[in-house]
Amino acid sequence: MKFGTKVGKDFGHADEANIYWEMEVDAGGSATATFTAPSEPGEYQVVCGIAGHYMAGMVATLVVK
Ligand SMILES: [Cu+2]
Repeated sequence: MKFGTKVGKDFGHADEANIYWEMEVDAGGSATATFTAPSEPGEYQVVCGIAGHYMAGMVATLVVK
């Protein structure tokens, strides 16, 4: 998610404007990707955008130093 933004109760349409970067992976699959980290130091919320997954705990923090 963009710096200073966090998902609300669950990830939804209202959060889509706050996405910094995203990728998709098929169920049961795997993927490797590269992205350019934000230049502003801080903590960025990383979430799974599939319905219910955020609420189930598929959330992490990216720390940019
Ligand atoms: Cu998920």
